[in-house]
Amino acid sequence: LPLLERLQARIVEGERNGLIEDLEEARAQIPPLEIINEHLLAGMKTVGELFGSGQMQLPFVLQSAEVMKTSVAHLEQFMEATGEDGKGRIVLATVKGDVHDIGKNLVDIILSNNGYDVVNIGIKQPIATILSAAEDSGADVIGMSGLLVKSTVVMKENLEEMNSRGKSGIPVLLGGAALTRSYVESDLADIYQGEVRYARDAFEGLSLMDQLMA
Ligand code: B1M
Repeated sequence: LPLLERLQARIVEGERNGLIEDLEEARAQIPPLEIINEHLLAGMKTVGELFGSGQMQLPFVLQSAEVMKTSVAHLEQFMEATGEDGKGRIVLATVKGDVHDIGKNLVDIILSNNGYDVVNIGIKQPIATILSAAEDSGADVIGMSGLLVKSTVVMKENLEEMNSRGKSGIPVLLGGAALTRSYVESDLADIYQGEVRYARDAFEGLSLMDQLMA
């Protein structure tokens, strides 16, 4: 297979032998972020389709995710950073009951490389923990990620909890595959007393942060 197709196939097949060599070869041709966005994520999309249609079993999905994470960890060091800092602080978490963190961690990388201070508190985080992390770190924004359909319900409950605790002064950024723009911008925006925004991907997350912090 040609290099870029081979990289995509590595994600789908969970094959890490020779991975770093292929990533280095790709890096000689295209920027690291483009390798991730255009090629590796295409592989993860295929994994999702195969898993969703019953053609791939969970342990293999996990292997694919590990290859994805190793790739991102390797490429991260070569990504361009703007050199800015102090643009604002965000607490990032995957919501309660949800272990998916590849997207959240990409958001972390993009925001960190673009001048934001990111407090990434990990996966399966209940709202109480997210709120205390925000308070302890003096966060300007709370970012929640979740990929399961049930996580969209958890996000709604989290916003209701923030309302009832009087924490709606903090803007909230939401992202993850099961969310839709209309669910966030209509349904959730009606519920939350503060500002809530939907980010389709990490770059939209960055531009929303820029808007929220302006
Ligand atoms: Co899971 N999984 N998984 N999984 N998994 C999905 C989400 C699923 C759609 C697959 C499918 O059925 N086709 C499905 C959910 C179905 C549903 O809810 N209706 C599913 C399921 C069912 C499950 C389990 C329940 C399976 C089981 O146990 N039977 C289980 C859940 C466990 C749990 O959470 N309690 C499970 C487990 C796993 C693995 C552990 C094996 C692994 C995760 C490993 C890890 O993350 N460390 C995994 C994977 C890899 C996937 C798929 C295949 C790929 C997800 C991924 O990493 N995508 C996924 C299929 C899919 O998404 N279509 C699937 C790449 C990533 C970069 O995209 O996270 O969407 P994403 O992030 C994007 C944007 O959404 C956005 O930016 C990113 C791109 O720039 N974004 C944000 C995300 N968060 C953001 C936050 C922001 C801003 C933007 O601001 C705060």
